[in-house]
Amino acid sequence: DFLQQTFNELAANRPRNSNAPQFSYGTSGFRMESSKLDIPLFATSLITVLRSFYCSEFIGIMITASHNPPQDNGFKTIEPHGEMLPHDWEPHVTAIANAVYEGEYLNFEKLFLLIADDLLKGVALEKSDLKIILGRDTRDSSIKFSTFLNNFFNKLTFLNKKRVNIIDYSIVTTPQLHFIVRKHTLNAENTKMDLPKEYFDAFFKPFITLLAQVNIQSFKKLVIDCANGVGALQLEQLLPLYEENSPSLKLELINTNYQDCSRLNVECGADFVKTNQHLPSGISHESTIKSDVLFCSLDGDADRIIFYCLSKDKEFCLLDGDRMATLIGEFFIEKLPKELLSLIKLGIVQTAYANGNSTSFITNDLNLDVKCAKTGVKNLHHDAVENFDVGIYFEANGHGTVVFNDKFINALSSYNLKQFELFISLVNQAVGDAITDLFIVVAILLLLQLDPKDWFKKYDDLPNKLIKCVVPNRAAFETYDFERKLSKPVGLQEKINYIVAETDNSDGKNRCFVRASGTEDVVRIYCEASTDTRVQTILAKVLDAIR
Ligand code: 16G
Ligand code: ZN
Repeated sequence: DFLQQTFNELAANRPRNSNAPQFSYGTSGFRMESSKLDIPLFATSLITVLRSFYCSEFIGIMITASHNPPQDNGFKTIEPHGEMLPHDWEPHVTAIANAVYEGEYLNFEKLFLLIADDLLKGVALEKSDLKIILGRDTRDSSIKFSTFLNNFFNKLTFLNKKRVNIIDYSIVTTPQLHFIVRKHTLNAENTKMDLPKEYFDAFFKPFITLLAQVNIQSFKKLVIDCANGVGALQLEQLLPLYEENSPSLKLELINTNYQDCSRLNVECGADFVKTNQHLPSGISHESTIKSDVLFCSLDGDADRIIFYCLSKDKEFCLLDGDRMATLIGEFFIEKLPKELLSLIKLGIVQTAYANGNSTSFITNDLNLDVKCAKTGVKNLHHDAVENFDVGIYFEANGHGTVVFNDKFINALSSYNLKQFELFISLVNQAVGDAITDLFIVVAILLLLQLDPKDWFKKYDDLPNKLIKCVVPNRAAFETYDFERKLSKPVGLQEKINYIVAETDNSDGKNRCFVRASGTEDVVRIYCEASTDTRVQTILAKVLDAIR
């Protein structure tokens, strides 16, 4: 039948690799050293075919390993409306990838047909079209994977050629691909669009209009670290348009060498700055002596951003995802009429990594609801949509955005808040987006006339540290309570509780948790407390307990 035919053809391209590790499709798709990605690529292709039949719409595939080093890569699929693959399909992608690895052709065939048959129940396969949109980051290996995918899908003959439509957008940011897949679906558009134009008309034009309305005082220059990745390629197209109106806020791009993939995320980018808490390479001395400069760093696929500035005595001040969430929350409270605020649920979603003092600030100073979600944009996005009319979500590492529902948009429309409406059009609601988050944060700082140094002074972060530890089997670490506690290995949580309590904890601020990474073969240990010494003491003991 149709599925068998589909399988025969798809499986003709099956890669063979007998010593590959176990694969797992997590919240950020497959990600690992690029030489090990043949099978994950094949599994991604198979699931994309099934998903495209299932949705009978465009499905996107993004080739990127985000902030990982240049030699890594990865894949994730994008839903017709810009979301990520539904949770309940993830185990199927994982199962397919691992069945290829086990090498038994017949088992693999059986498994694939079983899964496909089950997932596609009720779908009129004979009428199905295959509609796929491709995008990739600037890595060298991304070109190879993208060529494979183009060949793989275009060679298929089980479908009438008229029913196969593969659109390749080449080098784009991850959020741009989410945006354009959604746009294809909403507009029922089957031919390639001018992505930069669509994207910049949607977000950049309102930003320029808004800037023209404000008196730029709080800072004079924004230095953007592009991590030597795709953000540079995209922002370089914007710069001439930006400068046309000779704005008094200057933009400077640094780390823009996206042609040399070996420099991607090296000594620069959002992850480097957040982890090391210091300036990336490439910042000029002149920028650092002026105090009216705001800095930011994108990651390798431009879906996350971190801000920072220097205090009067040149101390590094990190303005991370927690600070962006609180800034946006404060802006909504400040700019919206009390009456409107009383009608809607406005709240913030964080993860266990959010600094304890940011959570206290949200609850006690902003008086907003705060929810904790498991790590991964997908989880935060879901909780923001489920719990709030206006849901602000950010991971501390700078991944996040704002989502609004119709209730809020309708309520807002009965007030005549033109500038606020312009502001919310800057938001890419599909997914966290470094470029639109940049527009949002800059707009808020200017509209509130807030100096970045005063943004930093809103609350003090608790001293904290995140370390990793290699363990024989990270799957043995299972968590509950949104990753804040361990259920397995049995007994370890009790030991952590004991360590946290026995270290001076007079103010009750000690906090430590352990979780298995979803992107690296390690477990992560996070700790915060009122002093660095306490953090160090707790971490050393917990590390001992794990080993
Ligand atoms: C992925 C997630 C990111 C999360 C990180 C945690 C997406 C798009 N990306 O990069 O949100 O912070 O994983 O990594 O969801 P970890 O599991 O290795 O700590
Ligand atoms: Zn990223």
